[in-house]
Amino acid sequence: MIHLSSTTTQRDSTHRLSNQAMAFVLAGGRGSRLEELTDRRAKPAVHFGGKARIIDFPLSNAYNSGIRKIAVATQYKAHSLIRHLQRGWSFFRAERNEYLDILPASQRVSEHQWYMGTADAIYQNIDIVDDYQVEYIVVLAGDHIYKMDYEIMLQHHVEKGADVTVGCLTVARDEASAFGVMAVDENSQIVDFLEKPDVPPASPDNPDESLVSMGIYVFDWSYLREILIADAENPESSHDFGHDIIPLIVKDGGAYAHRFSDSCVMSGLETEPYWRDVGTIDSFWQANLDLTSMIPPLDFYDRSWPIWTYSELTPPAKFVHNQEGRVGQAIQSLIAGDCIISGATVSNSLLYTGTRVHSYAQLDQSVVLPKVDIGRSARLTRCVVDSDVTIPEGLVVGEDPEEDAKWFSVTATGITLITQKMIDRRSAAQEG
Ligand code: ADQ
Ligand code: ADP
Repeated sequence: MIHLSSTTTQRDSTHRLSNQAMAFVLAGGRGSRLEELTDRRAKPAVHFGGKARIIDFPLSNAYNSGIRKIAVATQYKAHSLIRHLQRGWSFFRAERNEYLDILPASQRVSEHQWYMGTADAIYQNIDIVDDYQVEYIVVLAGDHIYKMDYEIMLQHHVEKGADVTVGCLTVARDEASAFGVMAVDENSQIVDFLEKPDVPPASPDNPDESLVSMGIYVFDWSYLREILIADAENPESSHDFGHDIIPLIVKDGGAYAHRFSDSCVMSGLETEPYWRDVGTIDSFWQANLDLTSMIPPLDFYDRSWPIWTYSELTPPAKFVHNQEGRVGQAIQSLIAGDCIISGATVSNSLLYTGTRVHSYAQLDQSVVLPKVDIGRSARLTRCVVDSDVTIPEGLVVGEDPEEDAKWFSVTATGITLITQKMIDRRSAAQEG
């Protein structure tokens, strides 16, 4: 049974504020900590969870929350992202007052200007946002995995009469330097905000945790508009929400915090709010693998909050014996369409569309992006395999860290990233 926790009543309301809001998704950053996975595509376009791409999470949240006007600012290696949006998110209909606009940095304001920062990405599109004629703007990062009802955050924003409402949650204090860290009073007003501090202050409730910004914000559009115009004229500003805009509003006393736990969407299966910045190979691998657990911390099968995406028409996944009678099987794994596992064993892994795993191959705790060919007798453990890679017969990765590090990119915790370039380098060296 689908159980909607404490938010059911608000969710049943008629999306009152979402009707008057737009979502502005910032999808321009490179996400360089994802290494070679972002060589060819922007981080929001990186695949996630067997079918979707990372950006489908904020977009689906916006859509499921009742928001029907969405703009996506793109910049870095945007081709794959734009193609995905065109294929998967083209069902908005202008005649029903629904819009999904893709806004590449296009020097609309000045002839030689990319988006200089997250705030500048909106500033350069002020006229487009004006045309939407909305009361509120929900600013979203394009690169987080979570399910959240923004209608509840909008309600909170209006109730508090806030200038800005910042989504927040607690993380371990030793991880908080990667975030904007805040202090709030008993009325949820943000009284202090430090963007990526070296020594993050602890939250008052727990010395081992800090309260951090999720990088998502709700503003009244008329207010943000003025702030952006002033910011654009400030030569000292880096035109970034975390560095410039939010600290300024905090000083003026108009910033309020909204706890993710108040608006996260949970099915009966999930036991606590799930939010992940999948910004590194380790966190990307872990969040994908989370889905393979017997009781996953993120319920991908929650029909009340679908994650919309572009999905190719594919035949079903197939598991077969090979000619020598060896069984092809997958255990504790997610296998997308058009995969064929013949005479091979896949365990605790996630295979995206169109992968072939040949006889005697073994895959364990691995994440395999689309259209990979895994040769006979290959053994991969704790790997992330990029799309369109051909794994040669007999290749063994994940059993000898020193050997792996010669050819592949191995993280401190021992996750190996394999791309076709790395395979080619290895083959060339071995032939030469
Ligand atoms: P970061 O995640 O470091 O911190 P940033 O790199 O600015 O923030 O990226 C935020 C979003 O904006 C990403 O989705 C990125 O793709 C996009 N983006 C970055 N530069 C862009 C540009 N020039 N044009 C368009 N889009 C761009 C922020 C906040 C912190 C908060 C964390 C939470 O600054 O306070 O804690 O997010 O992850
Ligand atoms: P191996 O795994 O022994 O290297 P193959 O990859 O050629 O061998 O395929 C083994 C089995 O997988 C085939 O006998 C067949 O059942 C199935 N198979 C392979 N390719 C296809 C395909 N295109 N369509 C349907 N089944 C396929």
